[in-house]
Amino acid sequence: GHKAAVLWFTGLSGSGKSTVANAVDLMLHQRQAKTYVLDGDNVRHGLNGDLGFSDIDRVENIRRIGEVAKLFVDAGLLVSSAFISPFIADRNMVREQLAAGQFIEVFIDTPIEICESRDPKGLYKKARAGEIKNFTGIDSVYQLPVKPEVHIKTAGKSIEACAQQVVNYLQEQGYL
Ligand code: GGZ
Repeated sequence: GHKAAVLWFTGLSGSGKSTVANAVDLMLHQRQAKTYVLDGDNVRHGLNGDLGFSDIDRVENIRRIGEVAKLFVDAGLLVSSAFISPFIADRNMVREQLAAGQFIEVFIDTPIEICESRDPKGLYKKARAGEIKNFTGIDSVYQLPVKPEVHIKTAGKSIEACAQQVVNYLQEQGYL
């Protein structure tokens, strides 16, 4: 058995949130945990397909994701949520909707230079050229986590090592 909670991954575009979240999900699944991953692929195209990247839309994006994550936590799952979630107030709002210990903030701390050098979708390039407005880290703010439960400095670390850091936290804190 395991406790239910949401692992709330936050970080820049290209920081590795989804990649690490999926690696964590696999490790948890291998331990027979009931899990689910929420990320842009399954949320921003469907439930939140009406939302863009203005501040107001990002707030609503995170509000809805928080509600969905809470439903999965109520169902007993370990949920991995991977969205930039740039605003402290919105991350805290989700935290406050959940019971103590059910919200685990995981800061995927990757320097913007590394994120920008990866640029898998060419979005940083477009943002620098002014073709995309309100791009996080360029002309839209990312508010650094103040006291994340897990702080992963990804530079020079493998995906597995980053994922293991999260699983270790869950083990040490008695979630697993
Ligand atoms: C940031 C953007 C933007 C803008 C499109 N700013 O690297 P990706 O492509 O796959 O991840 C980014 C994703 C961010 O969506 P989130 O739902 O995580 O954002 S938030 O939590 O702030 O609501 C990026 C892509 O969408 N993308 N335009 N302007 N990222």
